[in-house]
Amino acid sequence: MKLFGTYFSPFTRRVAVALTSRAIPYQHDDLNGYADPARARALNPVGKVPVLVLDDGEHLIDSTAILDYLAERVGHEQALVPRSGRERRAALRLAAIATTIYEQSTARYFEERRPGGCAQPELLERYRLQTVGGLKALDAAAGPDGPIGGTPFSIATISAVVAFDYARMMHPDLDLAEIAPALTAVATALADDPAFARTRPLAA
Ligand SMILES: N[C@@H](CCC(=O)N[C@@H](CS)C(=O)NCC(=O)O)C(=O)O
Repeated sequence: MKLFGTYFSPFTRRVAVALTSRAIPYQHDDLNGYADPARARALNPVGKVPVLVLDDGEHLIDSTAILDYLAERVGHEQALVPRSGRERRAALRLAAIATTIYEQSTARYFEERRPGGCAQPELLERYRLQTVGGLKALDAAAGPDGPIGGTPFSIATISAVVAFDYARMMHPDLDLAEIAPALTAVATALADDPAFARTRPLAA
């Protein structure tokens, strides 16, 4: 199978971490949907990465749908997504918080760089509050007995650590150790794990 998407995309990176952590081999194409929109649209009607192309040619789009496919493929023993009940709901909730951090961090990044310096301060502040609120929620689940941090890495741990690295890369003004100390500890402990280390974009 082949994964299309730069690891600068946190959506792509969380798929790559899931693949690597489950030792599923894949080829990688570093496609950036912003830099090469025509190629992204040729793979995905809405022009976004990640896209996972299976060996039979099927194109899977959207990181949540791709992770759903991988969870089914690896089976319950490897527990990418808890099977049912409160545990499953909690993992999916945390993953949704993490992906919202990806979205709002990206929105803040682009708003900060509006041409002519016409960023809207109220939008910047809203995106900052959404990002910080999300990081604090992930932090609350990253304590010793929380769902973020255990092995095998769940969708919650993968998505949360990728959110941490992405926020650190995109917003160096945020003091993550202060905002999210438990999440900082988990991300630091996992920094050298091959699944995270091999998929880290150069600047993270
Ligand atoms: N819901 C999608 C979001 C993917 C996404 O936003 N990808 C961004 C990169 S981080 C992208 O390719 N953007 C290109 C564009 O919007 O033109 C997912 O979970 O995969």
